[in-house]
Amino acid sequence: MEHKQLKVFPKSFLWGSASAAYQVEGAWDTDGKGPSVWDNFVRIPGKTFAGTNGDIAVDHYHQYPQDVALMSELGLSAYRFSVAWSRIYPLGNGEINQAGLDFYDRLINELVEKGIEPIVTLYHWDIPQALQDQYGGWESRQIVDDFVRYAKTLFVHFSDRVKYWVTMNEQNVFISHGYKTAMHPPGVRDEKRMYQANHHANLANAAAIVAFRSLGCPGKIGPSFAYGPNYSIDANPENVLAAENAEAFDAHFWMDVYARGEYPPQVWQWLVDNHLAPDVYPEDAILLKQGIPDFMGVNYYRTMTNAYNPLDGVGIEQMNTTGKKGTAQESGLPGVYKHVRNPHLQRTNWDWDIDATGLRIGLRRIASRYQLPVMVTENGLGEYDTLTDDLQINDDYRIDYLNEHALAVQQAISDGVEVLGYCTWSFTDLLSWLNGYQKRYGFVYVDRDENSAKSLTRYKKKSFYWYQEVIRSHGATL
Ligand code: BGP
Repeated sequence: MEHKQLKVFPKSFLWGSASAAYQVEGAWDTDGKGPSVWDNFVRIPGKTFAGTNGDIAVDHYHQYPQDVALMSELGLSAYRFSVAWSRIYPLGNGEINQAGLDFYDRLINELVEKGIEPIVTLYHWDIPQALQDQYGGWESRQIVDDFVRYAKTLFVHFSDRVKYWVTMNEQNVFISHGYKTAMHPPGVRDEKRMYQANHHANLANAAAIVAFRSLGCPGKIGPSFAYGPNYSIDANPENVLAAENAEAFDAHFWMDVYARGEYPPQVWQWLVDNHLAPDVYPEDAILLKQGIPDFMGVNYYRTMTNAYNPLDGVGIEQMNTTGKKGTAQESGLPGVYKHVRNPHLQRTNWDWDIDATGLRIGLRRIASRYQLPVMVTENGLGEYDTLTDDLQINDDYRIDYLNEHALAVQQAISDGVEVLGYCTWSFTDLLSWLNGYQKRYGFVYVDRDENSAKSLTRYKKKSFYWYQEVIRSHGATL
């Protein structure tokens, strides 16, 4: 659909950037913080690229005043960050650690003072290790009560200043990598356990939303979903069916539960047939229906292109975590779909398809299927950056990527989608969970690499000035 003129971004539209506690904070055992599962997982040899960890990360825990000053200089209207659960409750469900609350108080106050709207993610993958040890983390229903207690603590303490809350970041990613590919903690390969853990995460998500409303907190709350809209490789009906399967298994399976309180029927049938269905109690269905979010958060990086996959076809993916282009392998769910190369799209060095139109398509699909506003809670390009001798970073490739994606958001708005805001991933460079420090996303370059934390000096990239103009013009320069 071509528009003669695009709609302008709504007045209240938030121009943001996002991060996650483990990827920026460092200070992994400072001021009473308990260990999270990631603090331990990164120490298992071979789990992360070049053995990288977030012990220091980009030291945001100590350098946040400087980082917020840079955000203010850029002109961000929002900053999305996550709270490390084990800073607040070092054991997950025991005593509160006041020093943890104090850190986020300082950060939030700094943001509010500078006119930057805080968007707080309750959970970005760093479950306290103590809960993993006590009862297997997400595999136990006990997690629901503990998650709600933690969420309520944050709501009560911060909701005078925080109006946007993200319950859970990319449940589809932390559950699949945690229990299927074993690339994330707890590093399990067991699909039965995966679907049960996933069900508990659904319950925790809904219960946190219900708690938010029962406390009468002002503002909006919703999950952030990693959505890679699915295409068919061509018009062969078998491939189209595979693409529909991929959409059902990889998107509706999560978003339908969030937005409708129900599992999609074809996936549920497949789970039953394969003896993988989780235990669902009658009261679960009620809770899931009560916990419908105010918005759907969308983390968008790429689309997925699909083809027919026989029962003896390809399975679990081999991810490219080295940045050596062309090393990703075809993957899929046997008998359901497989992801294939899209000949129409360029790829990054980490083999992610670059597709701005896919963002527009994804936003429209969510709006029409769920009738919810959307917030783009992450979007960005992970690439190598070079600091020149005269201390410049000329990341035109990132500017191109972000410009066309932000434009796709404006097109979606022009198509009638309600979009609350756009958060790029990320503000400063930060730790990529599995890809080390060489896969960079920020507007601000941080002087560190896989081998050493170096000086941790911040340098503004060319994209910093590009986003500054976009925000200053409220999108008119896109
Ligand atoms: C999302 C996560 C982020 C971030 C981003 C980039 O899935 O929510 O935490 O890491 O992806 O991914 P990567 O670092 O793997 O390139």
